[in-house]
Amino acid sequence: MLTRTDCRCCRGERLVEVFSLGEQPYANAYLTEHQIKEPEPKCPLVLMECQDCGQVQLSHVVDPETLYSNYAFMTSSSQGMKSHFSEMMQRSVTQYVPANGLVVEIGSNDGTALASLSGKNVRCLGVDPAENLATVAGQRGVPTLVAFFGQDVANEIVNSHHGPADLIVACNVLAHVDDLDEFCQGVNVLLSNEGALIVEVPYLQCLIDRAEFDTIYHEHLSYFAVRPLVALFERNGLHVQHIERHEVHGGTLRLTVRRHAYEPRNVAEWLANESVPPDWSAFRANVEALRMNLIDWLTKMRDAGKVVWGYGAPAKGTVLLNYCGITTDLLPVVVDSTSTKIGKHVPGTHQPILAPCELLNWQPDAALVLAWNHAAEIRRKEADYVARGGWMVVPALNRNKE
Ligand code: DWN
Repeated sequence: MLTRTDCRCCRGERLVEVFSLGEQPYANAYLTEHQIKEPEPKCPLVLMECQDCGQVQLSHVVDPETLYSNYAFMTSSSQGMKSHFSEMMQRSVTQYVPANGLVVEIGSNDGTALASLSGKNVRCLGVDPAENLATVAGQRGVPTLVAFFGQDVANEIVNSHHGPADLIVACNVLAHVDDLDEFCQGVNVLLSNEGALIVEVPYLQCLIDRAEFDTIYHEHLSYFAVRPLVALFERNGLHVQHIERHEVHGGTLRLTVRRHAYEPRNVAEWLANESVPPDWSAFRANVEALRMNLIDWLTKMRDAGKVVWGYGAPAKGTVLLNYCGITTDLLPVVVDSTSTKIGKHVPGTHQPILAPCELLNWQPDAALVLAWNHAAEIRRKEADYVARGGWMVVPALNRNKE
């Protein structure tokens, strides 16, 4: 277990602890029947804030091989995310990729985003360390380099794919990277002169405003605001040209990054509107209120003889259940549509994970939507459960800005 004592974005050394979830299991380390009887690895989950650039990052770094070589999360598990990435890919390819140009996705997961380009006159390549997901991507016709991205991988791609990439996409991956400079230098090797890097990351402002503490887990080493991201890219000779905000995953920034400081740029407005430093005491109070309200509601439901299941076994669900101490006596079961999760157990609290069809078979009184960022899609899918009187509850009311 490594600890990080300097800021990933500006390399400053003035890091201050601002929030701690204590020792937590790895959020995506779903357990077999046998493994729940064994001791589980845990690691401190502590947020540090850089007093120089505002970067927020974890104090501890879990070995990425442990977290990513066999990965449970699949992008294709959500129709909403498939549509989101398809729109992003179509728009970006039209804007930056010439005929037969090269599109490289870093953190390509199961190939969902690149598969949306099938039929387009472009060459695609995924880069992802998860061997199991590269196989799924291959079945979708998406070639994937099983590796962690950096300068060596960038050089290998340039040499083997006849030149640089016109478009590099990195969605929900930058927050997972320990050495951000190595990542940026890899982009400098791979990106064509007029090309673009499109980055999507969860937005720190949304985490703070909506008390989204369950999005804090060991995979997410960084919790980005605009200011530290701009500092990072500028330090590596890259320039943020445009910033958009999207509501997926609880609030996300989409940045367009170029080799040159093209105009127009809307960065100045974003920097002016970013409230710094975040109000951590209000955040801590909001998290505690959410935790107490949730435990109180689940306890009342159980004492009234009502049954509540979890809906979705997302990484954030593992954090919420463990940090709030919600074990099987309050929430006996979780359902999830992901084949790699069904039949396993939630890390730490050990709820069995069943297929969503079991919701209708057992008709629990309520479903706590642990995958609250997909609540609308889930409610549409489970209309029959609701029609029969089932109650779908999101952990905190102000989280779904759809
Ligand atoms: O950064 C990350 C984000 C992008 O994805 C990764 N480090 C890990 C992962 O986080 P997550 O697990 O919290 O992601 P989701 O997309 O919130 O997970 C949703 C879960 O809910 C999946 O396991 C699939 C499941 N699900 C379902 O059972 N039925 C989802 C939908 C939409 C459904 O209808």
